[in-house]
Amino acid sequence: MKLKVVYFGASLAGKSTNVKVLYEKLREKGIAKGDYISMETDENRTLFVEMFLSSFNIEGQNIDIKVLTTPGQFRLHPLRKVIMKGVDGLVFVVDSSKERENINFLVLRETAAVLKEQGFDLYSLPVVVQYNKRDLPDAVPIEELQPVCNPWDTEYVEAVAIKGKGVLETFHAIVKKILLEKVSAKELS
Ligand SMILES: Nc1nc2c(ncn2[C@@H]2O[C@H](COP(=O)(O)OP(=O)(O)O)[C@@H](O)[C@H]2O)c(=O)[nH]1
Ligand SMILES: [Mg+2]
Repeated sequence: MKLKVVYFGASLAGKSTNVKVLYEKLREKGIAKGDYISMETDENRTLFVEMFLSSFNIEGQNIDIKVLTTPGQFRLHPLRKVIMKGVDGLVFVVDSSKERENINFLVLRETAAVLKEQGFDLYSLPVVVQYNKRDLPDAVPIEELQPVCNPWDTEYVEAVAIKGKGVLETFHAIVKKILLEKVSAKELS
């Protein structure tokens, strides 16, 4: 089974940090396959692509997961179609800082529009919300972020991605959600 997971969120929310830390953690477990592929500008901003593959086995079933991030200005990015093509699930990385509070909602709306162009409904795909940067002294309380950033009312994870906190939990949650959805789709058909 091949799955594609895309991390989206405002620029500087911590998407690259998540995916880099995740790659290291999965490599330690021996389930990252190949290299971590990244193209960045001099300022460490994602230029086109960041991705890696993870491969493991659950109950005899081989699962290959491609993990990607969306680059800055995703709505205008020439590769946005390629990145979202065939996406199975998404992680919404939310910047908890007070100053970025309103950006999160704009990104949500933009991402929904990009997906719609490709025939996907963001609100019916498997999603996990990650509230990142919980270490910041001005982190907005979760109760305040939830109504805006979690329209799915889906599972959320509190994270400090730079410290590795919540990174694996987020990945587990999205993979589990995708797999459960696939199993129930099979049962219903
Ligand atoms: N305080 C804090 N900073 C973080 C956290 N996660 C990422 N950052 C910092 O936020 C900045 C942007 O992170 P990056 O992963 O490049 O964001 P991206 O634009 O979404 O890919 C970097 O300076 C990171 O070190 C976190 O949990 N807490
Ligand atoms: Mg980035």
